Amino acid sequence: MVRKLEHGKLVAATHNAGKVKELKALFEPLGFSVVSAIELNLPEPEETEPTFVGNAILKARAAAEATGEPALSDDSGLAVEALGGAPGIFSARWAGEPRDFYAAMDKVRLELELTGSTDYSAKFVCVLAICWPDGHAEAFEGEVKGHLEFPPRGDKGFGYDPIFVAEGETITFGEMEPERKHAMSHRADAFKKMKTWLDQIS
Ligand code: ITT
Repeated sequence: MVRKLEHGKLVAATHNAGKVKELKALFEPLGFSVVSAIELNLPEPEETEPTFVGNAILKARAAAEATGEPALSDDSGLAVEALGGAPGIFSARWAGEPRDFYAAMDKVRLELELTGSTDYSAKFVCVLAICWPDGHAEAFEGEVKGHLEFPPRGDKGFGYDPIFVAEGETITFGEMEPERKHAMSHRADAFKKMKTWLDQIS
């Protein structure tokens, strides 16, 4: 069944401030007022699914049930070729508790060195999901390919941005102006697919 999404309040089912900023930049120009799970003080569900799609739907569903409003979630991560796709769905968890992404980036560097591989290819993956309070969900997957460079450079982004260089670029996402990252990122790719779907149903 196709659901309408009235322009208005959209709950962003994320506790990651970096994502909230990027989701607001993508969705607010469409006329949505994005209110995050942080602002609403919603509990953070445990990510128990084995896939990005599964965890994205789980997070959106938890927020939709808690608020009675359609909720948007983002499950994303860094997949490193020579590490068999790790850290993947465990990208946030590699940063420990409390989150330390400099430690997580160092862990990626160490793991890569242990493989002995000179292939530093990687991609960012993002699944954006929307779930209605009755449990119906739609999910859209995006990616951006590139490679990793060490040591980390730049403080403009969040998470693993300081080590990721997108295909055709020479600077890391951490050094890139946000508008430029928003034009090429995994999140932007998933957003474009969701936007095509939103245009079809509205
Ligand atoms: P929520 O579940 O509350 O949304 P989270 O940080 O736990 O927040 P994920 O489980 O989806 O989110 O973990 C994805 C991790 O991948 C995230 O913490 C970042 O470190 C990393 N990541 C995702 N998108 C990124 C981006 O655009 N730039 C840099 N790192 C990114």
